[in-house]
Amino acid sequence: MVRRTHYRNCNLCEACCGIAIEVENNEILSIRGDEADPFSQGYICPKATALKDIHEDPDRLRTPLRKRPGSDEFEPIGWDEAFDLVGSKLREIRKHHGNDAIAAYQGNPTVHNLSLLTYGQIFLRSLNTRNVYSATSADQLPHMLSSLQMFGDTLRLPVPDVDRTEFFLMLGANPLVSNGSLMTAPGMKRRLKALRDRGGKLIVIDPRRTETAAVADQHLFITPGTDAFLLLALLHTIFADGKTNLGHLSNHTDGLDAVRELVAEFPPERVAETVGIDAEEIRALAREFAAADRAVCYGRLGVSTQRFGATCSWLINVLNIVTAHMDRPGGAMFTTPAVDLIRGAALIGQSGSFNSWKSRVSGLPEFAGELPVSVLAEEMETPGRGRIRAFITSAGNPVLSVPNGARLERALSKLDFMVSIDIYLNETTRHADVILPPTFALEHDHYELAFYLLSVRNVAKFSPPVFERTAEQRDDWEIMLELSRRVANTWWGRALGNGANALGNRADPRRMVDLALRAGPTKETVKSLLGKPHGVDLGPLESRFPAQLNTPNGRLNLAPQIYLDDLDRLRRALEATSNGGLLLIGRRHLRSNNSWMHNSLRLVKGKNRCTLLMNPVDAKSRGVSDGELVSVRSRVGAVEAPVELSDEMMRGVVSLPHGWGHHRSGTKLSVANEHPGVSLNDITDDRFYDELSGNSGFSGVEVQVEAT
Ligand SMILES: Nc1nc2c(c(=O)[nH]1)N[C@H]1C(S)=C(S)[C@@H](COP(=O)(O)OP(=O)(O)OC[C@H]3O[C@@H](n4cnc5c(=O)[nH]c(N)nc54)[C@H](O)[C@@H]3O)O[C@H]1N2
Ligand SMILES: Nc1nc2c(c(=O)[nH]1)N[C@H]1C(S)=C(S)[C@@H](COP(=O)(O)OP(=O)(O)OC[C@H]3O[C@@H](n4cnc5c(=O)[nH]c(N)nc54)[C@H](O)[C@@H]3O)O[C@H]1N2
Ligand code: SF4
Ligand SMILES: [Mo]
Repeated sequence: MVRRTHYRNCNLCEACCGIAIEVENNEILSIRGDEADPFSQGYICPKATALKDIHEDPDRLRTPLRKRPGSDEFEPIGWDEAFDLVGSKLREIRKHHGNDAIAAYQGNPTVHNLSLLTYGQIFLRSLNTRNVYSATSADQLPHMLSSLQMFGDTLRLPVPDVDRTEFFLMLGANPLVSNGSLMTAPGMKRRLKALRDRGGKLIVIDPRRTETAAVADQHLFITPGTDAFLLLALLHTIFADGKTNLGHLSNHTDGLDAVRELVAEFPPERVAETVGIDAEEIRALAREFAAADRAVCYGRLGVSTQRFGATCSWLINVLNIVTAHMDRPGGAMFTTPAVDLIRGAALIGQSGSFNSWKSRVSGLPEFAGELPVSVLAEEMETPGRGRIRAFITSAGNPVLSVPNGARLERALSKLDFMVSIDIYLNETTRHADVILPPTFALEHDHYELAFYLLSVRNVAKFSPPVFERTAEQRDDWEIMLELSRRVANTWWGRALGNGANALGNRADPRRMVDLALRAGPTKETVKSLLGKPHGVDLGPLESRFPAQLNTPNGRLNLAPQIYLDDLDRLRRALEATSNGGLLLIGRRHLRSNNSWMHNSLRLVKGKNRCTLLMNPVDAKSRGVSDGELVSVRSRVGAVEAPVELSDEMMRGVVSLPHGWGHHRSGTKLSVANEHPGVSLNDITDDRFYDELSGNSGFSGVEVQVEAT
């Protein structure tokens, strides 16, 4: 009997907690928090232990599957046969219908996966199609866009310096449940408590009194989708008071006058009713924020995925910059990661792009080489040259995660060919003709290429696999390479596929990380990191500007033209009158991870969590009582869910969790099928998006609620 303990990071969410996995004879005995991890210091959430469930899940796919021609049944096939089939089908479709007839979608686990961040990107770019999509446009796109516009790199994302701030103004985020986003900071509860213990303040702005709002000094309800007006009024106050201060950026910043002129139009009194926050309250908040020595305004998913998501991200940056809270300790800061992805991207001319082309049907803008998921279904359905005929999904479940997922689902069933690279036969992959299942997290190397870019301290950890994979299994990178060899549509894609294929294991992502580490700012290598299994702390965040500004003129741009050009849309929205309908928002739960962990019994057992949260006053006026089944209807469809009455909801706002809807037939998710819930995205609207950025509008979709 050999008993070993492995140390690595949990790959399930952005917190990247250190875990200790005790293994005996190829079996997991326990998964605990790693007390010796300098970053997470033993913290984990209940999902970490569920890694065991996914790893051992009898429903997890381990061999390729092919849909039997003319039926909905899958049968196992060999890897070579599967690759041949995918290669010939995709080449044939491209030959007849052109490059853009092949579309690809990459989902969220991509960012935790070394294979997919390296060879996955290479393969998808080498398809040479305009139809590349990812979860980015249902998520953080606005943040990346404001970074590109203001600082010159899509990945130069400001991170709130939570451990040193004294005033944390948080909009549209619930880190006590999500464990933080664009802010890798394991143990947010401890960090927020430390903030308050040192006399600091946390203020949460959210249409729901969330778990995070409950531990804050102050919580303010806000009408969904109106944060841009609040931000403008905060800025108005600061400018009107003459309290702007650009600090160390004053000689490197353009556009202060343009912002002054713009915010002059938006005194707190003008926005208060729409926003749902009293004008004096807005003024007081602005003054306290500007006066604080160390303060940060941070906005996340709730402000990104709404009709003015791009404007919100921009204005949050502006607020931090004009109060000298950007790029300073305790404010919004930038990392110095051991692998400098931003420099790497800049070297190959990939710092970012926006609106280089528009989507074929609705004309939504390209961002970083991708189109917004809101147009995916219509690009499949609308006839003409460039219509999507073949679809590749990798680590994504778009049927449950894009707006109007039901429409996408209908479109998928009409494709000529679909292939999914995924560990499950789920709501999306059931539409595939071929499923190629990669190894799961514990069977391959792990390094957080993406999240060390977003960490509140500079840290690094490299972990080898816990389990050796079987001879039949393939890693994501091997699948991507094999696909490159067969379907790449650029010379470099094919050359890389063939070259790497000839190199075999010597081309694995580990070598890429090693090379990148050697080119980076630290002395670490893969070997040195393997000798430090709990990870290394590389120090607190440091000021990076102006040296790291990568805009064309090397200056920080406070007022990029794209935002100014969109102001009329904002003005019109402020004038519009509400018709009294209910506004829908989503929510997360500590025991869920987007759509794909409901097959773990320990995470889903207990009472049904897929409920419609509603304020008792709204329920009463509709004759709805607690626990009653109601129908929730939007422009695109309806779902039925039990109501849960709670005054934690703002009046006029209802909430359904995202990631459910496992009732669909033909999946292989035996536990999730028993706890199906309904999909929030069966009623979110693919036409409700941020017109400026193309990002999905999940917050503020109008719905009617009726007893069934
Ligand atoms: N209404 C509404 N919609 C939302 C959101 C919301 O809050 N409200 N949130 C949005 C956000 S923030 C996101 S990120 C998206 C998520 O959207 P998606 O990324 O499309 O969905 P996930 O549920 O994360 O699905 C991940 C898929 O990856 C597979 N997988 C897991 N690990 C691996 C692996 O190592 N390799 C491979 N190849 N596959 C793997 C899983 O089986 C699953 O099929 O949803 C968005 N949609
Ligand atoms: N347990 C768990 N953790 C997760 C995930 C998960 O599914 N489960 N998903 C991971 C992923 S992919 C991501 S991107 C992150 C997201 O992490 P967060 O950004 O923290 O996202 P949410 O928890 O969805 O919190 C968004 C908040 O915005 C509020 N909100 C909605 N609309 C508005 C609005 O118009 N204005 C304002 N001010 N607030 C609004 C909602 O009520 C909610 O409290 O979480 C990650 N972590
Ligand atoms: S918070 Fe939970 S899911 Fe996220 S990394 Fe830590 S243990 Fe994993
Ligand atoms: Mo996300």
